Amino acid sequence: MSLFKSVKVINSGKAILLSPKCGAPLRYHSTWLRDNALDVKTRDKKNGQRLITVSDIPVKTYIKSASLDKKGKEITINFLPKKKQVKFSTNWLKDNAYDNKQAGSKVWINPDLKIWSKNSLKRIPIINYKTAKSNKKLLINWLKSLNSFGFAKITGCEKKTGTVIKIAKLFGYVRETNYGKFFDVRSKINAVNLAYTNLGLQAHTDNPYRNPVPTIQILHCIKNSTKGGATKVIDGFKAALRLKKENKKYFDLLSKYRSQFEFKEKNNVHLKSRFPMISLSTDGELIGIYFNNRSIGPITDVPYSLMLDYYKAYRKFSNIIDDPKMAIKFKLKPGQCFIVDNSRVLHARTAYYGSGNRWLQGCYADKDGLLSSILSQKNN
Ligand code: NM2
Ligand code: OGA
Ligand code: ZN
Repeated sequence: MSLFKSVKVINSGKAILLSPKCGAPLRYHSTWLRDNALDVKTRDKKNGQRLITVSDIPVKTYIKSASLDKKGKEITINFLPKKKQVKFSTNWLKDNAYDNKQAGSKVWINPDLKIWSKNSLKRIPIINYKTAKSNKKLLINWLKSLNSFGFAKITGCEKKTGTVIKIAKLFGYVRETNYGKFFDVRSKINAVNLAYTNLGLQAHTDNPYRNPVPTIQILHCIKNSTKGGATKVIDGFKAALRLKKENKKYFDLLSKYRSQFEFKEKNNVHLKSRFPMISLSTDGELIGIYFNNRSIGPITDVPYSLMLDYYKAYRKFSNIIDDPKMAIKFKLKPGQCFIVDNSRVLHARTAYYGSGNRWLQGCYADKDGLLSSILSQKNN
């Protein structure tokens, strides 16, 4: 059954109006339609890439006629002045509609994402490592949850060094950094990073001093028999939305001005970058959180007249992040692993002490690989 009932040329051929059986009609411009034609002269048959440039489309492109087939599944469009006939599937047009987008500066979140706090996250997305390896469908469903919650767990992993790399390969590619392809998170003498001590770590995103920041972090537990050493995860987008609700002025300060982040290791490494703690795209989408008390450097991008307010905003955001109502808390057992979207979800560790041993291994990867694994399945 088709979802569409009619198509009409409007605005002297500058656009069409596609009417679904229920819901608002959708408009598409002539130039947009011509650019997105899916015929073999516009798109390569083998790889689907576009063969034309925007300059190949006449400025005065207009639609002479448009018709919908009986089943309501396909429309045929005739363009002029350069004569061309193109067919579009109505489902394709619906999937790529833009007539429902708001102009303006409202803050918004990708509709694929689910925002959570301690009480609203009913079930942590979790999969067994062997299942992830052997059952593609369950793996993809779990990856979709990882993407929408920004957080997921794996159980039943080998308790061996290097396993974290195999986990990254379930959905993407390892991002090698100055910390190596993967790194041991355990208490060391002369630790180059506070993560390599037994201290508690306030909830943070990793590596904000690097640009681009790794967008996925994986932490795999090999040993965890000391007292303490629990993990907390917090949805940074939820924290940002709470700040916006509780104090819009503070939200605006943290999203407008950039903080500075810095990490030095003797004479070998000096990483430095600047990001707003709450990052919005220019059209208002909430796209990133950069928060790490240990590596925040001197903030120099905030005008003198606003610095005190900026610190108030930073303090308030930090308090929201520390609020126990925000965090999911668990203690990783050997063979368990958790993954975070490092551009959104913050992770924390409680201090650990006493006898026993704690040994995690971590690595970075990126969300492009994750999203590609999900999207490429959708198209099959
Ligand atoms: N380690 C675990 O971003 C950070 O500095 C957190 C990162 C050292 C790779 C720790
Ligand atoms: C890290 C980190 C948490 C932990 O290595 O980036 O935050 O539980 N570690 O040790
Ligand atoms: Zn960390």
